[in-house]
Amino acid sequence: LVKASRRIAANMAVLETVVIAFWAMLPAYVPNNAAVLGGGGRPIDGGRTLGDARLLGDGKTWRGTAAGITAGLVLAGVLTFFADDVSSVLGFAVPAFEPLAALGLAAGAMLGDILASFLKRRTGRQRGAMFPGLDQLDFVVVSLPLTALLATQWFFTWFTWDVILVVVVLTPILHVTTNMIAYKLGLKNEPW
Ligand code: CTP
Ligand code: K
Ligand code: MG
Repeated sequence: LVKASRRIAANMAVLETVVIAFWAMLPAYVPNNAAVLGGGGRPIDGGRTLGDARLLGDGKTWRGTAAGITAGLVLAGVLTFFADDVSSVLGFAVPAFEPLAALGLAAGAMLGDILASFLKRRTGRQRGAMFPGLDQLDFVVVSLPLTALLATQWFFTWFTWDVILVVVVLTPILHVTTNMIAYKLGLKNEPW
């Protein structure tokens, strides 16, 4: 019985970590999807090239980027509004987002995606080409350090090592799943 209850307690702790990681990352997850929905219009690089490839390409637009950051900020606001109620229902605390934390997550996600396109163009990949690993984690790699920089205390309160580990494992799974759904729905040109 002691063993069983220890195992249940351990599982609960893992579940808690997963929920916190997912909640804390939502403002960084949603910008990519919002950019797909809101994208179009003038590309950020204005058509400029570097060497014989585009600087970023037509897939990175001002409108998509603005839509992505806005969606991330709005979602952070909504989650913050419900954080206390959700925490008391769950029996453990989920984060409310400080404005700078929300900005770091949302803007960092878009910046990571833009830097990934820059790398793709430098490595001869056309717009829409896949880059396994980078495609799934580009926004994590930039949004976490940027948030740590902008909202240091908030970041280290919530992004403990176990939460970061869950983020690194969970993000590629969620990314592959949501992009596959967006592709099937005809919202995205490629399933990655
Ligand atoms: N999008 C956008 N602005 C952004 C990011 C995305 O407008 N900052 C839109 C574009 O219409 C883009 C689509 O979302 O084509 C899918 O995003 P993504 O897969 O990131 O871009 P790709 O088209 O694959 O281009 P790249 O190869 O540069 O990643
Ligand atoms: K991308
Ligand atoms: Mg793509």
